[in-house]
Amino acid sequence: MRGALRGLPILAGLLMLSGCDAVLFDPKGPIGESEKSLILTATYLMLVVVIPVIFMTLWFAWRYRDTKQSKATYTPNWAHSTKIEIVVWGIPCMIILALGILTWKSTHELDPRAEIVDGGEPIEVQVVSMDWKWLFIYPEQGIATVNELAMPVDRQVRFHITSDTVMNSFFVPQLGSQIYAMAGMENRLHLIGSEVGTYDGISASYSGAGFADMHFKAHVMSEGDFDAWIEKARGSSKVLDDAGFAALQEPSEDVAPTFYGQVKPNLYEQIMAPYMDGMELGMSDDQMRHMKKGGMHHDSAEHGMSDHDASGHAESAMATEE
Ligand SMILES: [Cu+2]
Repeated sequence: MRGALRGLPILAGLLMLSGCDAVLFDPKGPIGESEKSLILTATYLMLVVVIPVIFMTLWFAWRYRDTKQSKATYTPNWAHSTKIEIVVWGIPCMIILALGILTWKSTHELDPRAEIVDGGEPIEVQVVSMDWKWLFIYPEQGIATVNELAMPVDRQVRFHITSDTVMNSFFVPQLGSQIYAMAGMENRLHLIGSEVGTYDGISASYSGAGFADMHFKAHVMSEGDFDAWIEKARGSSKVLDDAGFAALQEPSEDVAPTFYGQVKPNLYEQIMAPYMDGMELGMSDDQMRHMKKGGMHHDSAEHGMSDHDASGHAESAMATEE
């Protein structure tokens, strides 16, 4: 038994040294940096309670132990101390207040919908989570890719995020905030990459069999390289029209990066349409019938508005009208 336990500290040490290269603590953009500092500040604030408690536990056990030479005061009838009450309630209350203010402020500052000040003119990227790959549509450039994302350095990207299947979660840890992709509604996220490089993008919400390989590379590149990347995509003979999209909808796993030189206009809106009400989209019944696919309908009664902010639906309806 002793022999088995002796290995434990070594094992713990190895675990700490290996494995996770803590990407959250190596951010490459301003949003990621703010989030890192928030995590650290909150941790330090909580340690203000934790560290003294650990120390006092050991100190009290030592000082008040039962021994003949003990110099500690013996007070068997002790019942109340206002001083202690003030300390044990006061300090945690102050810390909770500080954490509350900090969280409130930073939650609003890091609102994924808010444009990043000094982020430059945003580039629009439409993100669709599928079984089991990520589709990125660049509507302004008229191209699309699967499992590869590119963005110019120091320029904000406005992601419009939805799902063509179950709920998923879009996350490039080194750039910042993760956000959910949900069918029939749109989430927005603004991110900046401030250092040229390639970062891992992952799917952070389990979505079935092909989930483990549902990742992509996010390339942050110079404006020139980005233009070249767009040209490279335009050079692809693949076309993402209705037939191309139907083929992509077939579940597939571990999909290699793919480029589409042409994309059907408004494909993204068309992907969301089957999950939504025709009225919300401002389309005629005939257009809706045309777009609707087998039996899927999305309305608030089906999934409880408490699941998520109701405004998500209104926003997505507005976004499609733009
Ligand atoms: Cu919903």
